[in-house]
Amino acid sequence: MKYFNEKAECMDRKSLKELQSGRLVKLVDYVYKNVPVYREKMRAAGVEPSDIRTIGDIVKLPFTTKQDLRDGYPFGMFASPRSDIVRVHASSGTTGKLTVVGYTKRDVDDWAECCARSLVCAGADKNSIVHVAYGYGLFTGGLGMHYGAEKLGAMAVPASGGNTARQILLLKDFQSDIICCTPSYALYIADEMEKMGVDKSQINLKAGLFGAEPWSDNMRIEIENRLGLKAYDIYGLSEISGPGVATDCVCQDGKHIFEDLFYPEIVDKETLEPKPYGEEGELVFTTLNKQGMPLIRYRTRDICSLTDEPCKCGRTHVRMNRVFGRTDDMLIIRGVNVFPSQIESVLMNNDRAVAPHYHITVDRVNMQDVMEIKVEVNENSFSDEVKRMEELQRKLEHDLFTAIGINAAVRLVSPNTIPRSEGKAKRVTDLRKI
Ligand code: DLL
Repeated sequence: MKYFNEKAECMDRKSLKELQSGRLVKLVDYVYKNVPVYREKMRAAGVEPSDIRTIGDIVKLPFTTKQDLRDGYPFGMFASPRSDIVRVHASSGTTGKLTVVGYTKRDVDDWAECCARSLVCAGADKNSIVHVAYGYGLFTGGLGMHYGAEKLGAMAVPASGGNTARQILLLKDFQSDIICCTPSYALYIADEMEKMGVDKSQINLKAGLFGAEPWSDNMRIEIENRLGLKAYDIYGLSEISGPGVATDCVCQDGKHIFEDLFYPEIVDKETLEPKPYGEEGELVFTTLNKQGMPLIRYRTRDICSLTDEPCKCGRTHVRMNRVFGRTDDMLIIRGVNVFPSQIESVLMNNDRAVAPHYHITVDRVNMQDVMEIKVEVNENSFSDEVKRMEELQRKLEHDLFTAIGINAAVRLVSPNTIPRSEGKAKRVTDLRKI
């Protein structure tokens, strides 16, 4: 099976534009009538629904932000009557108040289709056994991939997060061929397998759909080697639906955004001016077919670029490259902008001397920003010889300076000492009081 929905995924770009235009016109009219915030924002911007005739007119519309969702907490942004909402999810974010998202029956179906498409992108079919180790609950990872697996007709194993020894037992006994979890949890599972003496030949994983947090190509190689599978990047956010907004295809060269449902734009993160394909900026989405809580030009805070270069897999939807961070995760260290994933990339580039388990602490000492990176040495390069360890530490510090221009103190720690995560990894502690 090559595609879940060939008609939608391989539509020629002209027909796709027509579909997007038609959907946008309907959407704008719908939210203008049903969501006071949109009506007010459009009036303030001097735009009427009748001004929107094609997808190109989208730039006339005002942006939506997480703050709008918080202001409307809990159900203020819903466009459907409460009685048509069949599900809610929520994400916590860093500032406390939850962002709530509501779905109608059709929204849940569309979302399940996106996850089914994503699973097929990674080679799954109806015979697959899909081990879902994303958390089930308000977080969208678990239920999203679960519904996707069922929609595909595959067998879903709702393992959820946690109890790693049992997860490994299930993987061994059920011989699941597909796994869905965060990339950091995939490595945790690999560590635990090693401790339990379970070799990758005893499990049957062929592919994994890893996402919900930034990760690097070097981490992909590590996961692929250790679990003996192909590691695919899956992207999404609860506000837009959940996992399955975009996914790597077998080419593993950028994630196809399911553009019949989600219209992507890249804008300059300061001026908010639209940027052409190929340029980096903040990713913005408009949900083209949602009923429960449609979003217009929603600013994701994720930084990436898009490409419309044709892809060998045959899908015509544009691709986004790796999200290497969010504008709000970006650390500014003595004026230099750094994303944790850039640091990860440098660390992992060192002949696999260190493990992809690290923690960054930033502090301010004598009015100066200081950064310390604790990183685990791999079992096979761990040595009692102080000199060898010091050399490795200096090399990492040097590489970080050369690649990113920051002076960071690297502290090597023994294998298995940095706390592991079953969901999204917490990579940074910022102690600065600014
Ligand atoms: O993380 C949805 C999801 C679940 C995606 C499972 C993929 C797999 P939220 O909790 O709302 O939703 O967090 C969304 O996570 O804006 C990105 O900053 C980050 N993120 C998600 N996927 C990726 C990825 C889910 N593949 C936020 N690479 C997004 C980098 C990602 N960052």
